[in-house]
Amino acid sequence: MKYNTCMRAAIWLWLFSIATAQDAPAPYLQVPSHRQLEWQKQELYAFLHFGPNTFTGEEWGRSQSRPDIFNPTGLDTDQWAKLLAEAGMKGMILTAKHHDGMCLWNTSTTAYKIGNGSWATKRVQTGLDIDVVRMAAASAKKYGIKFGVYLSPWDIHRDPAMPKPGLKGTIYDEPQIFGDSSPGDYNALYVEQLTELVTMKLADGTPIELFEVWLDGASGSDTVQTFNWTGFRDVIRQHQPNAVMWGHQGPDARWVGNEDGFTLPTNWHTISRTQDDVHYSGEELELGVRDGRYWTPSESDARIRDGWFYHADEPSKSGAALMDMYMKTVGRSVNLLLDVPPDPRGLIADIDAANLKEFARLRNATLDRNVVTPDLKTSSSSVRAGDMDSYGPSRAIDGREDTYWAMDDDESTGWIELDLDTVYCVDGFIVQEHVALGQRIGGYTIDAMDNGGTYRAVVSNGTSMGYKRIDLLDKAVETSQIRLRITRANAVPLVQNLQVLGSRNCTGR
Ligand code: FUL
Repeated sequence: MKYNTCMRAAIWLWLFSIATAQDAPAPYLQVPSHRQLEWQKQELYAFLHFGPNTFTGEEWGRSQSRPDIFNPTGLDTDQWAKLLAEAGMKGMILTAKHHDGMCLWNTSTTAYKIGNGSWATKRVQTGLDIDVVRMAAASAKKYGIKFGVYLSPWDIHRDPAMPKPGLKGTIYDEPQIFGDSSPGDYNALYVEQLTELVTMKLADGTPIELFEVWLDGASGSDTVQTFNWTGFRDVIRQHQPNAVMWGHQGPDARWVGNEDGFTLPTNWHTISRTQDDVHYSGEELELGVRDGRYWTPSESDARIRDGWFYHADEPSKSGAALMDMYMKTVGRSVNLLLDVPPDPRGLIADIDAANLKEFARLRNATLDRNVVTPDLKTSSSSVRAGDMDSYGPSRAIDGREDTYWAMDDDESTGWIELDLDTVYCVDGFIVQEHVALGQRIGGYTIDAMDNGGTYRAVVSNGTSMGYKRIDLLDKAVETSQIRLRITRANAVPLVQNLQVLGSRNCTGR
């Protein structure tokens, strides 16, 4: 009898769990690949434009200089990596070859490389490395930041439309194979260069891991060259499966549409064109395409100075100006690739270093003030299948990347509420959607409860949430209760993270 009662109870429990259990939400349309998701998490990293232009004062050198032009007086790639790591940047991308075609690594594809200049010749005599790409990769590894390369598809050195009288009669006067109607196969050369870079090893033989390969879309010439993007992609995938391939509109990450360090408040991670299709306009790239055909998130390439290469007379942006950029990029779900060009010594200039450090201080002072702890009381409009453990609102504050608050599949709007337990002076929020399962949220509002117990909207115009949104308030509010409302979503919204920025007393940030 006793046994039967137990059995019956077990069967009831089992039936109840079948009735209430709901599977995890299915992926919604496009989802990021593992490499894209890992890349998105890097958020802020540096671009280093370094090469002949550093010494000639040009931005787009015409491939007229010989390798002797590259003559840094105190090159120290450790200084770059150490500084960037200290300034909280997660990686660096170096111009292995800019448009002028001169290679910074010791390539066997061309004579037009710094390895053939007098700087390199002198170093070889003293047993020093002459491969600046490899040196930078070693420094990145030493200081624990990621490494990537820029390899310009447009190559003036090989472009017949760009005369190079300065190289006439030298070993650098190489075949003009760039262009569909030029003799020779430029794509093959490019693939060779790419292959050298993606298979490069450190001096001790360990392979160099790349997190991003930057394939610039710029050209200033009338020469038409059809690039073999698929072939380039295959080479990268084969040797560097974790590297994101950046292109004007894909395949892994896209241009944000401007070079000024901002994007529009709405920015979708998806678009509907590939590298081979007609290019989007700047604004279209800034916006992205809701429910687009490809997961191709934006990266904003911007500069600490006016130019990409170092020019002594250019001002360096202040920490506050960089913080403003950060809020308009990383704060809007877009990665920020900030150019910090080494100077003719081969060092990052003191003023740039100081501004980067101030930028880091401001970021920390503003953002490292989350008052939410996982034990706070939460509630929500509903919970998926009533399963509080798996999908309850506390999942949005548990600090994990693999959990989220969710409702049933037929619900696209709803709210979660957070009891801060005590009154705080609140001045900002960080919200994240669980993009591993796609981008769904297109509208959200954040309310703070006032002293009289009424909710007032403090963030009223949230649009595409995506990977991460940071909303800072112009004026702090005193509150102990916060509510995040999802007002528009194309599928059940999944909120992975809600942070509330503030302090006990209203000293401000
Ligand atoms: C552009 C190039 O033309 C600039 O020189 C710079 O390298 C920038 C990052 O991309 O397309």
